[in-house]
Amino acid sequence: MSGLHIYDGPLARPETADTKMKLIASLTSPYARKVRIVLAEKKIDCPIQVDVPWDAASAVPSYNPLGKVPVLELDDGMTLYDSRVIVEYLDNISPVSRLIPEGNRQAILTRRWEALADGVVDALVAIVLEQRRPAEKQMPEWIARQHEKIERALARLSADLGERAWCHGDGYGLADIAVGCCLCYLDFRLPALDWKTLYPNLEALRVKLSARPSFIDTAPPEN
Ligand SMILES: N[C@@H](CCC(=O)N[C@@H](CS)C(=O)NCC(=O)O)C(=O)O
Repeated sequence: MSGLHIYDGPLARPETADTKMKLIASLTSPYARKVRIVLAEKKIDCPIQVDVPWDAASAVPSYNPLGKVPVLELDDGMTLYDSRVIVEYLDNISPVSRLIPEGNRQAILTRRWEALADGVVDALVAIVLEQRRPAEKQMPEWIARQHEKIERALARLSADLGERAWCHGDGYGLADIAVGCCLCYLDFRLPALDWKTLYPNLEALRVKLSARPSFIDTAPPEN
């Protein structure tokens, strides 16, 4: 995997501070995938400590009080969360392939794409978790509310993309990475939702992004 390798040491937090940066992530998290793609695009070598936050033995709460992945542990033991904070940090530590444009307005418009794409993922995760509960305890109106968020957001993403090649500006950047992770996660978790017919421009973007090595190398394992 380009610039990425899996840490296979113990899950518990080491007693001594690590001398290298480390990403704590699960291999199916779309938020973690966004960070892993940023690492790959920027050619930053960073081991991944795979940890599933839902497991009873998970060490994630010792890195992030919210118990969520991704977390980036820095050389000095400082931990960064969440994915939006981590990607901004990573984009600033290396000049290779700048993913967030210069200038307040351009940067904020990129972050706006990211917020909407991450928001779709939030709604999708809420549906998946609700559907894992016993059928009699599930709240159909809660699931419907999340679906409405996803449908409105996809319409907005598609309208904002229009016929352009990339989400923001003239080139590939964080907006595309966030939207790509969101669309791939929709495919992964909610394949029955037929957004591709409704929004062929989003599907064309997903196909183009999925061919990039950074997306190929971070695809979630089949499960
Ligand atoms: N806003 C956070 C969301 C992170 C998140 O929800 N991660 C999920 C994995 S996909 C998680 O760790 N969930 C565990 C939990 O909610 O307890 C980010 O962008 O990093």
